Amino acid sequence: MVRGPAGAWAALGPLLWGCALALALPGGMLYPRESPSRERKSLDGLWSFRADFSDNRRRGFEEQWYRRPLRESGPTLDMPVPSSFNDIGQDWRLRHFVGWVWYEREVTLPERWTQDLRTRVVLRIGSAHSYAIVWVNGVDTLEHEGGYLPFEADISSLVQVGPLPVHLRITIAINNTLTPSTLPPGAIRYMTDTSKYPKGYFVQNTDFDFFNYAGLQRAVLLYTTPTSYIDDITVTTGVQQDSGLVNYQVSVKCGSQFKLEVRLLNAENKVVAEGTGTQGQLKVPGANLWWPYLMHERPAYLYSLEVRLTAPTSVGPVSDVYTLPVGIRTVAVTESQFLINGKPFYFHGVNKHEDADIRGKGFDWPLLVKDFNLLLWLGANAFRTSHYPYAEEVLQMCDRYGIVVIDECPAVGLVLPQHFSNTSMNHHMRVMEELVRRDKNHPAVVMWSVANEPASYLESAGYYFKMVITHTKALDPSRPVTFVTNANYAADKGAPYVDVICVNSYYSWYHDYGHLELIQLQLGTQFENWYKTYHKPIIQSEYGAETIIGFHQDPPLMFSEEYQRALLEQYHLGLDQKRGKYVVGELVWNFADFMTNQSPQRMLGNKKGIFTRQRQPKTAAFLLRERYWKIANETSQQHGKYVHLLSRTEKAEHVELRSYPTTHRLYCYEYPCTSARYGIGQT
Ligand code: GCB
Repeated sequence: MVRGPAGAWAALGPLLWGCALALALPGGMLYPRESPSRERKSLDGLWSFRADFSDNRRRGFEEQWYRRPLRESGPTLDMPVPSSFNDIGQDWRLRHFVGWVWYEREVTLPERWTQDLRTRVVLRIGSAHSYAIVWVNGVDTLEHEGGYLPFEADISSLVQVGPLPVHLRITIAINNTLTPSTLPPGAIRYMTDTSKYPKGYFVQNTDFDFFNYAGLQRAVLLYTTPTSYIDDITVTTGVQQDSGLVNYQVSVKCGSQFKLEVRLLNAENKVVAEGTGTQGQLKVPGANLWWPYLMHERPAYLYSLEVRLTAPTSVGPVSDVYTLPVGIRTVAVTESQFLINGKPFYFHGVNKHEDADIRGKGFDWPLLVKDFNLLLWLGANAFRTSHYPYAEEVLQMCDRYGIVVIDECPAVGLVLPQHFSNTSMNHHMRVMEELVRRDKNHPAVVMWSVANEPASYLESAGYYFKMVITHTKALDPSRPVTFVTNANYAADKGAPYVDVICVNSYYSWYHDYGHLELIQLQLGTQFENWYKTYHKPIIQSEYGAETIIGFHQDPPLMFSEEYQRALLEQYHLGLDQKRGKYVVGELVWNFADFMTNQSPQRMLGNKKGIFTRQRQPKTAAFLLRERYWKIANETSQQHGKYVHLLSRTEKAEHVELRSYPTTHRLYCYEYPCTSARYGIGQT
C-alpha cells in the first residue's frame, strides 16, 4: 500500500493493515519445530574449519576440498558453531580475513531417517555470512547469497540411498566479501603502490559502523517432515468488537488429495477455534490480545495454531503437524500516531546489535536471555534490529515478552550511486522477500525497515525506495514500512513512500561537539521540519554519545558518563515537547557497546552503549530506566499502575517501589522479580 498525499491520508484516518500476504518466493521457511511428525538434529558444536589464505582465495575450489574430508587436504582448526570465526583464534590474519572459509562436519543419521521413504530430511542453515555453497558428501547441494537469513535444502535423495548406516559429510564454503550489490554493500580495494604494499594486497572497504563478523553464526540443523508436508503458514490477525480474528493460509506440498485441520489453542491448551482447508478465518470471542510489554497487565499473550495435514501417499497415509505461536493484535498508523490494538503506542527502547566478546555475532542463549532481562529491567518496550535481521530465536523471545520490533534488512551503507543500481534493487527485493517470509508471523514485528541511513537524497534513491517499499507492502500489506534516514528533510527522496518517519540525529556529538545547550533547539527544528513536510508520525530512531565506562567528568565532557547522561537528558526534554503530538518513539543508540572496524574514531569499537559490551550499566542506563518506567506508567492501559523498582532484597517476597504517582508495595510472586512478574498492591 503506497500512502497518498498527507491530506488524503488524514481524511482516511487510521488504516488497519490486515490482508493476506502474497509472497514471491517459491517455498516456505517455517522455523524448524519438533512435533509428532517432525524431528530435529542439531549440528551445533565443533566443526572443522580452514580459511583459504591462498593469494586468489580459490585453492579450495581448485583442489576441490569438498570432495574428501577437509583434514585430508591440509590442517584444520576446531571452530564452534554458532559463532563468528573472527575472534576465536590467536591468528590476527583470521580476524581480518576476507575470502572463502571452509566448514565441515560429519554426522551419522538415525536409521529411520534413511530407511523410511515417507520421511523427508532437510538441512537448514540459520545464516551464513555472506555467500555460501553447501556440499553433502561432495555433492553440490545449495547456494545462498545474503548473510542474515536462513536457507535450506531437501537432502532426502542423498541420504536415502540403501540399507547401510549413512554418514553425512557436510561441507560449507562461505565468502564474506562484500560487493557494491550485496547487502550490506562493500568493495575490495587493491593497493597498487608497491612501495607501500606487497603485490596483490587488498582491503575490504565498507560504509557501515559494525565489524563484518562472518561464518556460521546461527544454528545449523537437520530436521524431518513427512514427504507430504506443511510448507508454509501465513497468519494475519484482526479484532472485531471483543472477538479476535485469525486469518490463516497454509501451503502444503502433497498430491491433490489431502485433509487440513486447524485448531487454535489458548495458553491453557484449550481449543478456542477450529477450521478446515488451506485458508480461513478463526473467530475467538473474548480474545486475549497480544499487548506490548508494560502496555497491559497481561502482555504478550500467545495462542498456538495447530495445523494438521493428512494425505494418502503411495507408501500409506501420512500426517504432518506444525504448531505456530500466534499473537492476536492489530497495527495501524495515523498521521500522528502508531496504534497497537487501536491504542497509541510509544516506542521507548533501544537499537541493538548481535555482538559480544569472543562469539562476535554468533547466536548465544545466555547472552540473549541476559539481554532480555536487561530490556525488562530498563522498561524498554521495543527495539530495532539494527542493521540486519536477527536470529529467529530473538524474535521468538520478543513474541514471548512483548518486546515490539522494527525488523530491519541488511541495507546499511548504501551511500554511493552504484548502490542504487537495478542489480542492487533486485537483490534488495529478494532479501525483503526472504525477510518477510521468515518473520511475517511474529506478532512482535510491527514494522519493516528496508534500510538504514542510505544516501536517500540522491535522485536515483527516489525510484529505488519507491520500488523496494512498494514491493515490501505487496509482500505484507499487514504492516507499515519505513527506512531510517539521516538525510535532510527537504532533500530526502525516499521519505514520501514510508509510513513512519524514522530519523537519526547526533546533536552535540557529530556536530556542535560539546554544545549540549543546542540540542533542544535543533531537535525541535528537526521534528517540526519533518512533520510539516510529511504529516506522518516520527520516531527518533537513533541518538546517543560515545562513552567510556568509568570516565567521569563534571561539568560533563565528551566521552564521560556524565556527558552521555546530560546529552540524553537534553534529548528527552526535546522529545517530551513532541511526545503525545506526533513523535511516537525514541530508540537510544545503542543498547550495548559493540565492535567496529578499527579507526581513529573508534576505541575498541563503538562505545555509545548504555551497557558495556559485557552488559554492565553505565550511568545513562539508570537514567533511561527512570524515564522508560515513567513513560510506561503514563501511557499504558494500566495507567498509573506500573512502578519503578527502587530497591529489592535478594529473597524478597515483596519489594518497595516508587510508582508514578504514588508509592506501591509490589509483591514478587516469582523470583527473580522481573517487572512482568510483579503483583501490585497499594501501600
Ligand atoms: C549511525 C548509524 C549507526 C552508527 C551510529 C554511530 O547513524 O546508523 O550504525 O553506529 O550512527 O555511532 O555513529
